Amino acid sequence: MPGIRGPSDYSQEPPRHPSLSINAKEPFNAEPRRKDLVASYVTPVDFFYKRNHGPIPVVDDVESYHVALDGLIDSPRKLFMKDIRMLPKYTVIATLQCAGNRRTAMSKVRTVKGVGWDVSAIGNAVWGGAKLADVLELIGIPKLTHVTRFGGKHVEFVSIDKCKEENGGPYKASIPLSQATNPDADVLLAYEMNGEVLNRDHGYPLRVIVPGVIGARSVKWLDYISITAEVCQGFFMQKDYKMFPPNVNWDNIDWSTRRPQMDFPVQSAICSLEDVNMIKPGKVMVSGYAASGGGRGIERVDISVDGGKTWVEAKRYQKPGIEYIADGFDSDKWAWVLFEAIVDVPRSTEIVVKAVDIAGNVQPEGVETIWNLRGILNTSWHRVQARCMEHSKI
Ligand SMILES: Nc1nc2c(c(=O)[nH]1)N[C@H]1C(S)=C(S)[C@@H](COP(=O)(O)O)O[C@H]1N2
Ligand SMILES: [Mo]
Repeated sequence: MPGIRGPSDYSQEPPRHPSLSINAKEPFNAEPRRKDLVASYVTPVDFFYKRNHGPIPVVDDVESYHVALDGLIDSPRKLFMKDIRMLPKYTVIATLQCAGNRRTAMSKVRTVKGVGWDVSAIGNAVWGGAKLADVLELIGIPKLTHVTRFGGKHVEFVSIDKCKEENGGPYKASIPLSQATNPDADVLLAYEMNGEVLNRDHGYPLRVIVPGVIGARSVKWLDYISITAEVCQGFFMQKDYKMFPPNVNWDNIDWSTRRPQMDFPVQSAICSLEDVNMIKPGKVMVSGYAASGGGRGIERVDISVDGGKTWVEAKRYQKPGIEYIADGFDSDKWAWVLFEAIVDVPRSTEIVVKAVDIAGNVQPEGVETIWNLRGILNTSWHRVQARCMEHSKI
């Protein structure tokens, strides 16, 4: 496409907010400070984590930009931005979380491979765009289709960017056709983030948003969509983002034994405190986020100020003034909840959070039991240290 490039170097990167902590420079991977992350229910674009596997594409000519639809369909077709904007526009509030969120903590148990992340490889945004189910209907695939008459069962998204892992080829991923054609799954081709045109870091001009699923499947800078018989064979579906048991190492790994990770498990983290905190004995505000995959709401958030022996329940909320109900009609099912609790900390201790989702899934206690060589899905209880300045005169 003219005016549309996936550069092979990093000379055309967009500007970024200076407060982000940079986990890798090229490709650019960065996350906000903990306190910035939970300052609002909707994460400002500047403070939304940026997770890239190559240089950011340059799209100068949005008029000529289009998404090609091909594969196991009647007639291939090109959709320009005007065609996509013509479809009904939906806004979906959805949390995106990288499967590598909290990887740094997992790597402290044993080395893992991958970019290190603290607790902020997650964000909640208002995504605006067309439903993928409507787009697929344009090419003759009805709503709620599991398999097309040509045997198509998956929808593959291919990007414009160039990644090392794909030997210079584009980033790609797929989701099942049944999810893609289900209007209630809210899968979007998004052109807006928080009411503004999507910016370059987050996929300008068009990206996929797959709510409730690890971020890796929400392909940015969409180039084409293919209807396929098999799940996508790309690196990030087959040789990455799979959850292995703790005994699997780089010598005995067989990637084909595991399926690509899709839904993310229940997660929470404290964001009002760092790993180690000097505090005055007394009341301490503990706040952070909790989220689960598959549209499962957060039933409970528990806080402990004695390392996990006893617990109190934190208050959960999404939008100000509206009571959060885990499966409530007025709650945003694909979005995180923020939580807060004021606790009494009379002496040095460990403060812990764990969340429970509507299916009753609970975060695991220790990181050791879920350790995996790629360092994904660290959903263990999040623990921070509070050191009271009890003996010093303050
Ligand atoms: N084309 C493309 N899409 C991509 C990626 C990428 O490197 N290239 N990274 C994926 C991963 S691993 C995550 S977690 C999310 C991050 O989206 P964000 O940078 O908008 O937060 O995008 C996904 N989509
Ligand atoms: Mo990711």
